Amino acid sequence: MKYTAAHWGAYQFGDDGVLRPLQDDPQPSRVGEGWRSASLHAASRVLTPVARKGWLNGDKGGARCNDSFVAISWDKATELAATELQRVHAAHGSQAIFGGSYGWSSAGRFHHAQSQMRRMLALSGGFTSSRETYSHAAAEVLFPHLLGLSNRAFQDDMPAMPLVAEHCDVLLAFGGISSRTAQIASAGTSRHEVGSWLQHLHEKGCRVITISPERGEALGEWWPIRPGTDTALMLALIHETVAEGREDKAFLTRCTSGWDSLRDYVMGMSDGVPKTADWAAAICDLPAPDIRALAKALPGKASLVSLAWGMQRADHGEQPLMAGLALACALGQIGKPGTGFAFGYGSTAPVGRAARLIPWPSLPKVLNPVSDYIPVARIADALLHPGEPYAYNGTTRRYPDLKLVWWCGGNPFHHHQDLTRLEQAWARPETVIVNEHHWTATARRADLVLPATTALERDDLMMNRRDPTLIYMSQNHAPLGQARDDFDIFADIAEALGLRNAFTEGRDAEGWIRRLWTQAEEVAEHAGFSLPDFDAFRSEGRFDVPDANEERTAFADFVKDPERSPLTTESGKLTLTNETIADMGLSDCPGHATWLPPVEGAPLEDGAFHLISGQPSTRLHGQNDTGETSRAAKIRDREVARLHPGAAARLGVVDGDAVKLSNSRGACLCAVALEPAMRADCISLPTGAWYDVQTIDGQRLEVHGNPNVLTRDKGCSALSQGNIAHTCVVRVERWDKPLPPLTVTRQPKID
Ligand SMILES: Nc1nc2c(c(=O)[nH]1)N[C@H]1C(S)=C(S)[C@@H](COP(=O)(O)OP(=O)(O)OC[C@H]3O[C@@H](n4cnc5c(=O)[nH]c(N)nc54)[C@H](O)[C@@H]3O)O[C@H]1N2
Ligand SMILES: Nc1nc2c(c(=O)[nH]1)N[C@H]1C(S)=C(S)[C@@H](COP(=O)(O)OP(=O)(O)OC[C@H]3O[C@@H](n4cnc5c(=O)[nH]c(N)nc54)[C@H](O)[C@@H]3O)O[C@H]1N2
Ligand SMILES: [Mo]
Repeated sequence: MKYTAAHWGAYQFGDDGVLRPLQDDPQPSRVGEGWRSASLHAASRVLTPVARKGWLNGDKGGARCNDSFVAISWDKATELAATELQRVHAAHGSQAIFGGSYGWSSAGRFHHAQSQMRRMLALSGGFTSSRETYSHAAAEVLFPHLLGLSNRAFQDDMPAMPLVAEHCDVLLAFGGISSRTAQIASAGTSRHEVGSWLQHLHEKGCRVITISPERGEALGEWWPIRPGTDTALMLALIHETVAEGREDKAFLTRCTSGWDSLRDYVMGMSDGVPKTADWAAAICDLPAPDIRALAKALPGKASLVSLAWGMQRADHGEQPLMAGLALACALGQIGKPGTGFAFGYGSTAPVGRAARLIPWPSLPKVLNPVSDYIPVARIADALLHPGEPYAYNGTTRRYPDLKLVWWCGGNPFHHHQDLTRLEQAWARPETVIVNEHHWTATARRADLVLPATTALERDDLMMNRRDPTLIYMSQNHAPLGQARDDFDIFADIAEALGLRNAFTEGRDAEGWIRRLWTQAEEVAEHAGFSLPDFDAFRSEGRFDVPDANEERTAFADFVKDPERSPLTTESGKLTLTNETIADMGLSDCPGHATWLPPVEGAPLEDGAFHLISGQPSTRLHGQNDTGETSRAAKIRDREVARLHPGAAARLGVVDGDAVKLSNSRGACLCAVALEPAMRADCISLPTGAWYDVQTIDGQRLEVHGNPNVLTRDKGCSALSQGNIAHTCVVRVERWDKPLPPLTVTRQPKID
């Protein structure tokens, strides 16, 4: 038996190559079921290096969407990439090269696509990078101000799940807690525990209130809140608590700063609008008596205010984070085991895991000589508006003038919002190079496509700092076509630039993997245990970290003694009004939690729907979309949107019908599955169906069910500039015409 691993789990396989989840994984992922078939799906794999015809003939930009490709040799591809890199460096400077290359790529420690690419680009003179993530940019920018911690550090310290089950009486789960999303862990996971943890919580009698437009798998109460309005509910819970004089005054005084201004706002003293339960009920579409009853039930109880990541991928996404923290502070439960404030339970597998953190080694970084960057979700703005100013975290910056875009291990035509706008932006650079193993929408829009291996086609190491198991990833099947490891691709390009040794440091892939293991052995020694030697580990395939459990409680030391263990915030305390942010004077992100209606959907026009585009249960984003599991879950090849039966009846739609979703930005087709446990004014279309835009009856139409043709490309606020995928309004109508065949699941035209 051999092993391998992915972001969605760890697997064993024998001679037949069939992947079997680890036996001790309590809830193996669905995503993994489609992995091998996607890797072996030759029709959608990039099998040879190709160049875009027009680009080879000197066309820079323009026809990047509909041109055809020419197959070229690896030697030619390497030469073209190296020459183009040199040309752009010389003509426009290193800043003109964009190597942000956001995306999840694959889970192995060595063949990490972005790290490989960035090492090569940094050695060759540097590149403009990107900051933060599509997952939780609002939190990443906000938390250092609010909590004095990075989002990552806070996540590391989050109240451990077993402690929640043991101590918590009431859990407010804003955005829900879901084993759908907990299938995934960046860098890999050996087990999936969120489902059983939720079950355990339920059995222990914890009152779990899922506050979300969709019930999902929630076992307890469900409050079907109107999307984008959580801040109003949180403010009302604070208001009702204060009105009864039951806020934890001692905690607020000892551990927070800026409570008075927030309280004046919540009570209506500063703006004349008391944020009462009745006020919030109208905004959130929830019964005022329920809000008042909950506010009465919370004080004095062991409570936890938990937010899913998705809530802040919304207009003013910073606000529910500020309001959630303020509510948790008013209840005074922060710093105690299993209660307080949390962000991201269930959003991925390791959040809240009671695991020992071990800083396993990764590829050494090369210092990037270019310091310029963009906030990750501002890519289309940067391409469309070079040199123009934009606001970010209290500063005014200017977009760089990007001439060469290199993407490796990510799929902007999956992840970005308003893909029609991204297509316009994508015509601007002179050259786009993409390393990919599948013919994603991004690869189809490149000038030079370099076919990469999948993680199943190579050896690697799974070492996740929050996972109790290490996996030696053995090759599962031979590379398809001419696919090569990103490492080898970049090593050859480095050679053409005279940088081979600097890039490889004289090692091949196995040499690097051995080196990482040697470093891991040192890390383990430091942590008080020993790893087997490399050859033993390679043949064994798996190693379990001893004494892997560690239960954490965020802010415990600080709450015990705020004077002796101050936070690194402006006041040394949790900031409920943050003066630094207030001084930025941003109308879309004031210094304390504020109800700000989103840019669309408040109020919702008659007959319109909120579009929720959360993560798919059968894939990781666009990955494995051509695998068996994702394909089997579609209806007539279309992605399936969930719709309330009442709404469907109004639209004259039955289960399985095709519908067209549209708004001013675009339109897509998808199929419908009826779902009673959701709001009747929402439609829920998962992300990740490969973008397939066609001209139907003279109009551009995405025919596969990709929500990002509808979403809005705007920052959460001038503070974080995170994406606002979840703030989106659409029209829904039945589609009676024939369904056009998909074009994206087969090879593009290659001469
Ligand atoms: N509407 C809407 N949009 C969203 C979201 C949402 O909630 N709603 N969520 C957002 C979020 S949170 C995220 S994180 C993003 C995710 O967006 P991405 O991370 O860009 O999506 P993936 O499909 O995971 O893209 C990874 C790509 O890397 C490729 N790849 C895998 N392994 C390798 C390798 O070894 N080498 C190379 N060269 N390539 C490899 C895969 O084939 C795949 O195409 O999407 C965002 N977009
Ligand atoms: N299977 C699978 N799992 C994944 C991924 C995947 O692609 N596939 N991607 C991974 C990645 S990169 C990330 S970042 C995480 C994301 O994890 P999350 O952000 O937690 O997941 P989402 O599915 O985007 O949304 C979470 C929930 O928020 C609810 N919601 C939407 N809008 C609102 C709102 O305004 N208010 C409230 N209260 N609720 C709202 C949705 O109904 C949904 O139930 O998932 C990870 N896990
Ligand atoms: Mo994400």
